[in-house]
Amino acid sequence: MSPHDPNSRLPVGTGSLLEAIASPEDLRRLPREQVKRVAEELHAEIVQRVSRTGGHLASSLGAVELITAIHYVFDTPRDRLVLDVGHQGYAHKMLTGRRTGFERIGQEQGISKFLRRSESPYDAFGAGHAGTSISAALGMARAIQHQGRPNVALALIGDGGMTAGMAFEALNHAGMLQQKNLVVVLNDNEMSISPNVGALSSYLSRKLSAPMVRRMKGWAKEFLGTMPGDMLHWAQKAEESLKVFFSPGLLFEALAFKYVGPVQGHRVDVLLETFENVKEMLAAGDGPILVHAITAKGHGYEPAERDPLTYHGVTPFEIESGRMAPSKPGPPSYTGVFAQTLIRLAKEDPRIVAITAAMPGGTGLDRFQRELPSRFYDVGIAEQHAVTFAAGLAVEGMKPVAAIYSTFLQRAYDQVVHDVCLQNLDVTFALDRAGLVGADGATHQGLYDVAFLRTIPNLVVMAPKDENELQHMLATAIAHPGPAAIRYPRGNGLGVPMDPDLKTLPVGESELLRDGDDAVVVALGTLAHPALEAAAELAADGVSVAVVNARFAKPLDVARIVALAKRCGAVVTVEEAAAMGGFGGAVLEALAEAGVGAPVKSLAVPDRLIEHGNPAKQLASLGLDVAGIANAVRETVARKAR
Ligand SMILES: Cc1ncc(C[n+]2csc(CCOP(=O)(O)OP(=O)(O)O)c2C)c(N)n1
Repeated sequence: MSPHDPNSRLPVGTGSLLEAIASPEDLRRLPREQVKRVAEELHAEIVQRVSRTGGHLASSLGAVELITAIHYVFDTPRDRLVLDVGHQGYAHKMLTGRRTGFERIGQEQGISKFLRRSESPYDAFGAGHAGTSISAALGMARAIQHQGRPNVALALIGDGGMTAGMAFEALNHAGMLQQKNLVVVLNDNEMSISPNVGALSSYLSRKLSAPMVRRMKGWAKEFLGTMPGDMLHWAQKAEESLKVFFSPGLLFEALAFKYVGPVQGHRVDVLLETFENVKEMLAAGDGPILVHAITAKGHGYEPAERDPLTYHGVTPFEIESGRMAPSKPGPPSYTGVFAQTLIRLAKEDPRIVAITAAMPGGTGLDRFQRELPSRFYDVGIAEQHAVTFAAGLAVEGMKPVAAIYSTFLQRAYDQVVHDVCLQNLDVTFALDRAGLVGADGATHQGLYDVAFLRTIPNLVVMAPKDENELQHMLATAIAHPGPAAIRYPRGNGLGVPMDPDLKTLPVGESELLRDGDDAVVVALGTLAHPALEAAAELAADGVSVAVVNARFAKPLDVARIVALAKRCGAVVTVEEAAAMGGFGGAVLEALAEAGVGAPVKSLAVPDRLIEHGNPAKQLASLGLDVAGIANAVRETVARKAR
């Protein structure tokens, strides 16, 4: 075992060059021959640190050499390096002074799992969602040009990220601008989180098989032998064209990029030479350039290389075996209940099809794919397309279910409005990870969907109070003839008993969980349970509290909410979503409309970024727990008395 083998159990930093690298300036002072060792140390350090905290392992290991070589050759941060998504950027973080920050990555007060402008001047652009890097880098390259600076901008993007529509829009524009100081580095490992999909992916990985190359050479030799001298030149040109035809560069050349590659993305010497050449090409006015690097996700750490899907995002693990702690037995996850219920419904109804945008594992649809492969669609990181594709399916009488994380549906807003809801099409949106998401932080919080969905005509918006209600809501959404969205949280359900039979719920009707006279708590989603506990606590103090499980953010059960508000004279709303424009706002609108003047307290997530951290703690600090709800009720009841 070499001292820098990731499998070695040396303490982090032993005998390391990394110790002396506080920034890329230090890296650039090293002789070229030592850069390879820096990359080796980065591999070891990433494995060791992530083994303790968890994080994005396989992607970060796959990009070590690319990131190190870019920082060595280019003048970062004056040359801008934009990482797509940012989940592959651990080597970048370590080279830019954040090694110790890894102790608390993704935790309260710790560094982010992604890149952020506020975290380092080397983080040229913040991200978390895929497909933005080329647009951002092009904007920077253009600004640099406007300002007459000598620098360049680079976007490092995966083959998964390249399936996003934005990436194509940006390539198209960059080609049109003939942006001379722009470099796109395509980190091609043939994987998104799951194996990458799509015609582009197949095109990029199209390689000449050895027998084919031999045959081509044979033909060429025979052919050239029969040529008169002056035709030799043309024949050689034809051979070149044939090679180009088979090279993945053709597509990028057609978009007016200079194509460099494919290059081996783990050979530091090759990468240094390639990027030095690229620099010279840029100086000669030969941009924009696309560098196509072939990499392996999980490179250098055997368990991750063998199973990059499992090691995309990991919990703490044992380095030697790669073993992660088995998840504690617990109630089924919301994701699991969604997937099982969908499979069950789809087996009975051939019109049901399932759509994911590159998240088959995360949404649970991998199970659907195994059971009903012909009715499963992974469209790539293409949420906009996923939604309009669903709209098209619905036009023809299918019942598409698009399972998209709350945060990623943001990207497809106009498709939800314009393509689905305005035409009242029968599409179901299953919004996983709605609410606080924990370690992924601000870019991934599922907090805005209630606000951005409840304004859209025709759309039904619901949230289950537990996993049992989720199964009924899915049946309800699919049975409903128009568009419907269900938002449900990350993680395990509450362990409630599951009804054996599915039922459809009356659309727009809430559920009275507990009656009371002094105040009413109206909760959307799983916070109905702490609301019930708070009501029980308050009852012991002699305060009688009604609790309503709203079920629907839209249409709102105005009749029940208004009646209870009038009777109790004090209202508290509770939701795990952004306060502004949210469910509490909907209740306030309804009460104002009905002329009810009762005091109202809306418990929701305030208008500021919620960073990575422990969701239970965060909920408590926002007053979205039993104590917070009980306090809000007491305050509101006191306001009524004044
Ligand atoms: C808009 C959006 N949809 C989905 C995701 C979830 N996601 C995070 S990383 C990833 C795969 C990225 O693949 P690739 O760009 O090839 O990078 P690799 O991990 O293979 O290095 C996906 C789908 C996301 N970040 N953003």
